Amino acid sequence: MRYRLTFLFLVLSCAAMAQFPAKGLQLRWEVVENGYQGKAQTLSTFTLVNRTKQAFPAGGWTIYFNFIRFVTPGEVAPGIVAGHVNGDLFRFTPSAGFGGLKPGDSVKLNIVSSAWVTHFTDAPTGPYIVWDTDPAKGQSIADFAVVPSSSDKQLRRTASETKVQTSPEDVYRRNEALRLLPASELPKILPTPASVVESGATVVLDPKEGIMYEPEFRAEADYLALLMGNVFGKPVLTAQGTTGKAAVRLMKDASIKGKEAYRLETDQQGVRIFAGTSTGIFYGIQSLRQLLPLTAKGTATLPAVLVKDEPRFAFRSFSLDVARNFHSKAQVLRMLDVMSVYKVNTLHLHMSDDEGWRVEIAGLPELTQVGGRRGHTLDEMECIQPSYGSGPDVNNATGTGWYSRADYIEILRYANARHIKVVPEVEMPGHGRAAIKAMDARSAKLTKAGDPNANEYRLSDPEDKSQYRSVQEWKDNVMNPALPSTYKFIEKVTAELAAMHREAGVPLDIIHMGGDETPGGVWEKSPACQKLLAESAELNNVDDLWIYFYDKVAQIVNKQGMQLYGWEEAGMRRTKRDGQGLMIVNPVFGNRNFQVDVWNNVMGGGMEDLSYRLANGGYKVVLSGVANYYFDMAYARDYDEPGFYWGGYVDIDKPFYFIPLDLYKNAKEDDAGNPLPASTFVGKDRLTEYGASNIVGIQSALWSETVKSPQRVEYMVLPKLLGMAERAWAPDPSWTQDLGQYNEAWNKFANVVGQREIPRLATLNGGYNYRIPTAGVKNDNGKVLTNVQLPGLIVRYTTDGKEPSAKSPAWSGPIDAKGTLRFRVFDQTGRGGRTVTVQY
Ligand code: TNX
Repeated sequence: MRYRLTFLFLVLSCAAMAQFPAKGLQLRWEVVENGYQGKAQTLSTFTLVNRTKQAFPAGGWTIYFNFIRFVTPGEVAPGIVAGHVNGDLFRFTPSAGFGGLKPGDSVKLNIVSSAWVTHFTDAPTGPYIVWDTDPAKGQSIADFAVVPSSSDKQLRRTASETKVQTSPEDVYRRNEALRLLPASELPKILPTPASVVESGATVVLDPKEGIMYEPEFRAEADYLALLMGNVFGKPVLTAQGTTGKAAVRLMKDASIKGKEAYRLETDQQGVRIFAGTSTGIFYGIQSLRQLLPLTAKGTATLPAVLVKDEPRFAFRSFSLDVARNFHSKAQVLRMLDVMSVYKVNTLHLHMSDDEGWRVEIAGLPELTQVGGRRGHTLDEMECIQPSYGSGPDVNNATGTGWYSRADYIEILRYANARHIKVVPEVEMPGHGRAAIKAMDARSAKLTKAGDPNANEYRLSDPEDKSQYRSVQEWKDNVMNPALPSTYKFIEKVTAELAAMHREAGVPLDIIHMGGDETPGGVWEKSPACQKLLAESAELNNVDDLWIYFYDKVAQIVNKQGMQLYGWEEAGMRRTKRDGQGLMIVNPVFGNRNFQVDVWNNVMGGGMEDLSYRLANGGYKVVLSGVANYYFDMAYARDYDEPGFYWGGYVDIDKPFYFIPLDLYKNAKEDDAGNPLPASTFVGKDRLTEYGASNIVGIQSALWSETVKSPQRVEYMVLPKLLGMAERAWAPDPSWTQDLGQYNEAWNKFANVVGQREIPRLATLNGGYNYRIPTAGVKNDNGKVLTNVQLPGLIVRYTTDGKEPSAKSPAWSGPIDAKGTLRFRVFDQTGRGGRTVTVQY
């Protein structure tokens, strides 16, 4: 009898659980305070509400969520325990002390998490519930919202911090050096050419006269014809040849030696672009494009110029992370278009990471079938776990997705037509979890099928008991350097990538093989690593495995005719001084044509000289510093600005004001946005002449943990990319010698962006979602003044508390500081940015 009752109870309660609708659960989250208990930690609260007419059961469920902060495990409400799953995935599970929720009841789950939460994009995402009765299925808790932070307690980082948000007054102060320039005073071409001479005369360009080109510039002629066709609204004809009438001529000049150099002449005889290569011609076309109006009827009038141009740095790169959140092929093509306008010549595609593998590799279908899909899973045999709020359903646009071979080849061709080289990245040995899990799934599947080669490409040692946690809190995301199968995998993947590049007609001569952020503690308890260490006299400890690994990686890629490229850590070695862990420049790989991205220039962090140390040590260095070039950093310290900020706030001035060969000279603020103390750079290594010869270029990067839509990609990148392009292409400006000239240069640049380039970006490809800055506002003795970071944009306002629209009055002079004033910046097309409100 007793058994029967228990059985009945089980059946009933299971039925109740299964029936409880996930859509009847409401979840709210809000920050209580940062700097909780005087530490670098946040107290926050989830409120779980039962919105149904039935009881929410006391047990039999687990609620999962993603959070880019580490949640302290333990009890968060009577009988509810928080725990870490892996990476950014956490869970709440009930125990005996929880009595369930009656209809309408709620429970508060108080969690403590690492660091702080000061922007809306820091918040938890993607909650879902899983019933014990159906453990493989997750259901989204769709009624989830984040309550915006507004009090100082919620917005400060630590209890001692007082200045918590960028105010409209701060913005005003920053913009104070800016003035609207007359259009005639704007520099004509961005990025600034090596030399421009203007005669003052004008030239009429008649598109009916067509384009004439020398045979090898046919593709560029077609490109220009399309471009001019868009300007004039009519097809433009092209013809091969050197003589006869033409609106524009594309001509070979073998005396122009630089691979990317060109000469552009516009005068009474028309427009001529000369170069030794098609790339030079292409850049000449981009410069001509900036002399043309965006649209014209009939003919166009251009200034008469003589431009002689070539880039300062050969490597001018934008890096896009499509692993954390996937970004479509279409979006990549849009980015290639905008890069090409500003002569950015490299797209570094970060296609693999812990949270995703995004390119099809022939022969290893699991990489995309498992590693390219995210969803709720018990064993990661079909997909990998949710991250960054991608949710339980495997059919989701941010966590699931990849480029097929055909897509990837299309991207390569599209890039090549714009003279952009695509450099693929295969992250390793850390940040390798998607690949590791995919290869684990492959091994399991093939083992089951009795395949003797089941472990051919395995990346993990199943006996490895090492314990570690990566920056993003992964416990199992590092490939094993002692397994021959790891190198077989690397060989296979690089060979397949190379094959796709060949098929696209753009042979791969450089490849990025990751190397960043491998956590301490890896490999120590791997029997495979221990065996390798015991057998190899030259390997003394686990740290030496790093050199062993990259030496083999270098051999693999060099054998295929590719240069090895990696993150800074790939060129470093871990060692100790006075018993303390330390990273030093690894002499072993210097002078081996090994290229590194140096990301760590966190201002005030102590590693500001790393790029120079590596360059002085013989590495080819790409200046990729977070403080200036990580476009996933928020524009400003403002809760409503999306993005990270661990390396500081990155607005458009930071990529612009960077001095590549002396980055200390014009550095202005630390990672918290505070002025840098003068002592910051004392004792830091400076670049030697030899080191300077190793600085190959500049890279900007968009990591995508907080970037889940095409609109957000464009918001974070534009217009910052223009500052990066200027610094990478333009000759060293005179203000770097005399900082007194800086403000004038910045003003010119800001005017070019605001007056000419924003309107271009508003029309290119149907318009890009660049960020429109917030207005600067100042109360000057009862009169309100406003300003804007990009002169040419318009500040509009309301006095009735309403959101300003494109029809609201434009601010044109002091107004009374009275009541509620709202200001919003608009571009020339009538699109507005974020409104700021001041109260007097
Ligand atoms: C650091 S710097 C990373 C990435 C993150 C990025 C976020 C470097 C090479 N690695 O894994 O996505 O910060 O800003």
